[in-house]
Amino acid sequence: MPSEQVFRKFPDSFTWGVSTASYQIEGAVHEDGRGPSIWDVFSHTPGATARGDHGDVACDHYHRFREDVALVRDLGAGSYRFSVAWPRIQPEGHGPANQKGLDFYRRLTDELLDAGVEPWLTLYHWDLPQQLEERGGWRTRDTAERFADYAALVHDALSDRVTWWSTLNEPYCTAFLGMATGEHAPGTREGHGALAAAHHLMVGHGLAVQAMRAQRRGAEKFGITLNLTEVRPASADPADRAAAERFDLMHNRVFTDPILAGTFPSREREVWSDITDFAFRRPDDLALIRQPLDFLGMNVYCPTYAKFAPTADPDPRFRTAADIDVVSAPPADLPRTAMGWPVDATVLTQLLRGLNKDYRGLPPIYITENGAAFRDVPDATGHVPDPERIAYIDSHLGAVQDALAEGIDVRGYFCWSLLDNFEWAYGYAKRFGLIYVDYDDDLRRVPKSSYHWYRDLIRAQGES
Ligand code: IFM
Repeated sequence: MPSEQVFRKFPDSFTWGVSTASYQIEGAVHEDGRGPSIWDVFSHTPGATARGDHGDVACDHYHRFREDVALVRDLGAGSYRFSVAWPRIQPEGHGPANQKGLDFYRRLTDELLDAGVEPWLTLYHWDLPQQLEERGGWRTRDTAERFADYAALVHDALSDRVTWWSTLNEPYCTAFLGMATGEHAPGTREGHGALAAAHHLMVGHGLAVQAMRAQRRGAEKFGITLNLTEVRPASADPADRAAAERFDLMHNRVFTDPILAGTFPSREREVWSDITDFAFRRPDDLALIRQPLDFLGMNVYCPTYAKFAPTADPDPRFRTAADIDVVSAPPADLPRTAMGWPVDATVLTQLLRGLNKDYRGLPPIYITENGAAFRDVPDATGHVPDPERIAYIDSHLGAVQDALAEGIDVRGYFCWSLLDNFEWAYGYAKRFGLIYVDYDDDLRRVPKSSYHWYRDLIRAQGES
């Protein structure tokens, strides 16, 4: 007889969830009046994504959302984090709401509520209406203002049924992967433009929170989700230590300092003053950006090992905001996921400790994404065993427990992701799901062993 499995125990009020995002799962890109987004255009650009993969059909969640919600219900997850596709609501990024777009999210949230699952809504998970990009995108303040209008429309339509509202998912990726390294849509390599985008994303966040609070119905909670990484110097060499500080600035502090402390990071001028004069900032912006938050969402996957390497073009005209003379050099003996990301769960405890130390009055924290891609393959019986994912999640939950034991206010954990899906520039080759999607067989959903394990873990919380 196999011995009974023992699961980690969390506080009774702890939130258990799973996460997804619109462009990664929905498909139906031409349906019900949806306009094109920057990811439609980018993913159809030759060479932009692995094998030319795109989100035209994705997991067809737009048509199969009832089946997917049933899978969330059977998992026992109390909460489901998803994002609204801005171009479904405003196909051109401005103007009145497209009712059919809102209706889809009404149907989805009704289905969740009927299943006893709390919807956690993110307003922006990277699918900017293409027309706004053509008018300057996040490089302009106008997009931040349009974002607040869009937030108000969605909030007005759905706040009778949605309590949890997150403005942005991972603004670091939008600004730096989208407009500096060019790995993500819109796929440009800029200096000043990427830094202006980072700033206007935060202005958009502030304006959106203000707009939604002004029409608050009552119980809503407003927050933002940042992807943070603990940056470790690759060696004790002072050059690597300085590289780690620059990477920490770019990846974390550009966002955490204004949003959580109402300051701009001290080292930014030293790192970027040759490519921008920061003229996109206005005197009152910091106060606007630092809105009181009801929660902070943190997406955490791995630590970064920063090593100095002279990568920046000495001519500032050719330097992007991500050219800061740093490369990633994880120790060779650390295990890696299929993304090549090093696995070390202590990253989660260290990040939580660091935030708690550096920022006073932190809002309650939710881990809104954590998970891993592995090379999942169905076995001869049709099951998909994924012991590495179970070990990954379990060890990261252990790191959350360590933080809780130190008194850090972590209130929930959302696994990324419910389903295998469109992993951006990597296309469908990287699988993060608790549920396997068979792309060769009508997008059939097959719960992996990690789905059953996570379900049992959630179930065990309720048992004494
Ligand atoms: O798939 C992404 C998600 O869209 C944002 N956070 C990281 C995930 C894995 O790369």
